[in-house]
Amino acid sequence: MYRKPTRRLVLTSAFAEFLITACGGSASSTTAAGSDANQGEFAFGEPADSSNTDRIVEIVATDGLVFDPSDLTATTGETVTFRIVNEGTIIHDFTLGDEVTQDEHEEEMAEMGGMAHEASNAVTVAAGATKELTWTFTQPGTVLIGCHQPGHYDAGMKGQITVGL
Ligand SMILES: [Cu+2]
Repeated sequence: MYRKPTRRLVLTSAFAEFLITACGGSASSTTAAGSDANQGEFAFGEPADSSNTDRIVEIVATDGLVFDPSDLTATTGETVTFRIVNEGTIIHDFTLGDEVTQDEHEEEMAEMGGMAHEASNAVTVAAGATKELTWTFTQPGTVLIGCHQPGHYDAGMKGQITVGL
């Protein structure tokens, strides 16, 4: 069912290296249905248990194709639970990742026609529903958030998390 997407020519070799790791992780968790099998495979952090969270951040997803708030901060070593509240009437998802991860997820979702694509760094939230994703940020930098339902990311359903020291 899963087909490895064609790698984009614009990727640098360093990014391509990361892509193999991250993408492999997403693929295995698609079949593992929410297991933690790929824990630790993301350079920017790792999934965590909600019982260990330091903070809960509520983010509203709307049919206006925005996340509110979309500009977030975290600190290195912090574990954050993102509580995604879908106030819309259509499905939205929430994916954590760097630019390469976001682009890959966008391609995978497009290929699958917007089918739910659960991975350790993403949740799919039905209309009117609320879901949580708990993540530990392990290094400073910028982590992007995005919704990859068809057309949403390109329309601006994205944001960023600035991870400080
Ligand atoms: Cu969306």
